[in-house]
Amino acid sequence: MNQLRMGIVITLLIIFQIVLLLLQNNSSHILALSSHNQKSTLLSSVTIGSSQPNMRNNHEPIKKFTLIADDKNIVKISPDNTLHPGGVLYKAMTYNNTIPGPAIVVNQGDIFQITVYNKGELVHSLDLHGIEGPSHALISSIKPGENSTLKAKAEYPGVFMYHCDGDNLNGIWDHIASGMYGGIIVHPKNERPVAKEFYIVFGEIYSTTDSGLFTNTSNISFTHTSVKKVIGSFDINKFLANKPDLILTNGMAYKYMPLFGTVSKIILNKNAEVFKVKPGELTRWYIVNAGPRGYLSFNFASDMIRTMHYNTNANPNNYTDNKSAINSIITNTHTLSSVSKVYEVSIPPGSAEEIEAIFPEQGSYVGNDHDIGRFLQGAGFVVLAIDGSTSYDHPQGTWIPR
Ligand SMILES: [Cu+2]
Repeated sequence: MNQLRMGIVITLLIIFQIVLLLLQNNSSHILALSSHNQKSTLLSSVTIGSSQPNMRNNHEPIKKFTLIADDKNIVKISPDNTLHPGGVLYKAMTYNNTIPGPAIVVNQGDIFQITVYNKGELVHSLDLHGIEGPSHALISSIKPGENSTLKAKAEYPGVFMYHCDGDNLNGIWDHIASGMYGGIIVHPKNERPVAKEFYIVFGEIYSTTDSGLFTNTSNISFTHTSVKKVIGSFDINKFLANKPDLILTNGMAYKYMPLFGTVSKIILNKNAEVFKVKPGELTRWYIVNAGPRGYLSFNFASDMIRTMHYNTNANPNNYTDNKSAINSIITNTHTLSSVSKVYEVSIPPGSAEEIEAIFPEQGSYVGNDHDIGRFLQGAGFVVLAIDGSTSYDHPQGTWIPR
C-alpha cells in the first residue's frame, strides 16, 4: 500500500516538473515576442520623427502596405500579334511581381505605412510623390534580402506616382523603365459622387532585343528539343535617344486593344479585356504616366473629359504678405478647386491625373495617347459603353476600392 502511495507521489512530482518546464518555455516565448514588439515600436517612433507632431498624437489605425521589390520576373510586354510576331518578353523589375505595382489607396488624413522587402539581386528603394519630407516620402537603398519601412500622412488628395530610385538615384532610369512604378490614390475628405473607378498606368519600354515592328524578336534558335526565347532588358542607348519600343498600359502594350481596323483589320490582342461602363454613368480614372521620358496626351476618342484638381498649396505660414495670407486662408480647404471639361490633357512623365468622364451613348470609345506614334506602340485601351455593364466588371487589377 505504502509502495503504491510512493508511486503516486513520484508520478505527481514528475508531472509537476513537466508542467513547470512547459510554463518556462512558454514564458520565454512570450518574452521573445514582447521584445520583438518593443523593437518595432522603437523603430516606428524613430521613423515618425519630431517634425510631424500631429502624426505622433494620432490614434487612428495605421494603414499598412507591403511592396516586394524584385528584378527577376520575365514578363510578356506585347502579345503575339502582327506588329510583334511571337510576342515580346522582357526582364522586368517589379513591386509585387506586376507592372505596375499595386494601387496604394488611402483617404486624405490617413496615416499609412509602407514596408518594402527586397527579394531581388539589386538595390531597390521607394519614392512616393505627393508626400513632403524625405523621411516620409523616401526609402533609399535597400540591399537584397533587407527591408525598410516609411510612415506618412496623406495630406494631399489626388493621384500620384510612386517608383524606385534604384540605389539612391543610381539606376533610377533603368528601374523605372523596367517597371518599378505604380500609383498612390488619396481620396479627398469631401466625398465625391459615386463613380465607377479605374486605375491605369502608362510606361515606356526600351528593350535590347526589339528591332522594330513586324520583326520577330521572340525566338532566336530552334533545336530539336527546345525553342530559345529572347528576353530583352533595358537599353540605355534607346533610352537616351528617347526611342521607346513599346508603351505599356498596366504592364503590356495592347493589353486592352483587340484590334485596329474594320475593313482591313490588324489583330493586336486576341485576349484583350476591354473596360465596360454603362452609358451615362459617371466614371473616374486614375491615370499615371510613369514615363520615364515621354509626355502622355490623353483623351477619350468621341468624348470629353473632366480633369479634377485640388487646392492643396495654401498654407498661410508660407505667405509673407497679408493679402496672400488672407487669400490662402480663404482657399485653404484641400477641396476640389477646379474642374475643367476638356478634350485632352497632357500628363508629363512622373505625373498623374484624376479624370472623370461620362460616355453618353452605347458604343466603343478609345482612351488613348494622341501622340499617334505612341498609340501605335501600345498606348490605348477600349472602353465599351453597354447597358449590361455592372459595377464589378473591371479588367483585373484596375478596380479602386473606396
Ligand atoms: Cu529598383
